[in-house]
Amino acid sequence: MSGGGASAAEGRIVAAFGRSYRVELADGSTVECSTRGKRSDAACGDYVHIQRSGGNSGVIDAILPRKTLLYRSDAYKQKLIAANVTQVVIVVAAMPSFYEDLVNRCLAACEHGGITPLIVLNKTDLPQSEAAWALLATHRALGYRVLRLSAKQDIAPLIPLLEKQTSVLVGQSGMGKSTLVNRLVPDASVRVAETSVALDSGKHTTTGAVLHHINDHSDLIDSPGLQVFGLHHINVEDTAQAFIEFRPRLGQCRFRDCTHRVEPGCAIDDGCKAGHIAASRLASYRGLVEEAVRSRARRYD
Ligand SMILES: Nc1nc2c(ncn2[C@@H]2O[C@H](COP(=O)(O)OP(=O)(O)OP(=O)(O)O)[C@@H](O)[C@H]2O)c(=O)[nH]1
Ligand SMILES: [Mg+2]
Ligand SMILES: [Zn+2]
Repeated sequence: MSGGGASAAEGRIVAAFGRSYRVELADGSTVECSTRGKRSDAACGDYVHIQRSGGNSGVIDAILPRKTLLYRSDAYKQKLIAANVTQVVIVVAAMPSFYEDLVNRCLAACEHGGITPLIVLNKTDLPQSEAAWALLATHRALGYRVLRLSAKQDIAPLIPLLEKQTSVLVGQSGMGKSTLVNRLVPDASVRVAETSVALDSGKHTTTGAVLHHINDHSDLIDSPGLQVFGLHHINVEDTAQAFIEFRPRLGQCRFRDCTHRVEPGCAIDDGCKAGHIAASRLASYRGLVEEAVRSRARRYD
């Protein structure tokens, strides 16, 4: 089944729609692939072994070891976003309004996965953007890189930051991820929401993850809009570590196994009361831990 054979090949997943994958081979040609059985643990960006089954189709046999994996999870399963990325670009905008909690959760996933995050506030041509920029003061103070631009007007500030990276764009629906891709990769022609999304929560225009080549050494993955970002697979300790400003205080709580939720003598809670940790960040941490604890309880019922 494996190795040798004229029909075996190695390539990279450049599009993932449900359990259908497009695999790009070294010569630039692509093969439409499925996975064996119900297997669905392949992600856009994965390097894979395939068996060609004639024509333009094939089956994914094996996923090669990953350098990184960005994923989220709920009580039941992991939802892979992209593999082997070096950078996560979290795209937000004033319209539709973004949830700071989702940004915090994306940042925690990046920290846990060892992937550099970059926050982009898009649509600065809209007057509401000043308030949105102010909301990101917490993240700027933590040392996260935050860029503001208008995909409709000028994407130049983003270009050098994508150079020599495999970046994945993530964020809520309607933030302008696909619009950015179209500006950065002129032959991409990705579908974007036709009418400007203002008061609704976005239209979920993108339905799968697609990798685009910006140039020979820079790739950009577009992904579908997110509404929720659970991290049920991360334990309490690692979740706390994923909030970078908690790190210097960890180990200083009264109880060694403090979960920083309700325990007395909590150094994280004290740090928040003293104004050193933003209440919104602590709330995101607690939300993540509550969800994970609830889902573990449900699994072991
Ligand atoms: N005013 C303004 N509108 C923008 C800008 N960038 C994108 N938009 C609009 O925002 C809407 C949503 O853009 P998309 O690129 O489809 O958003 P998306 O993040 O890919 O959304 P999903 O695919 O649903 O996740 C479209 O109507 C775009 O024209 C911008 O810089 N300024
Ligand atoms: Mg899109
Ligand atoms: Zn504590």
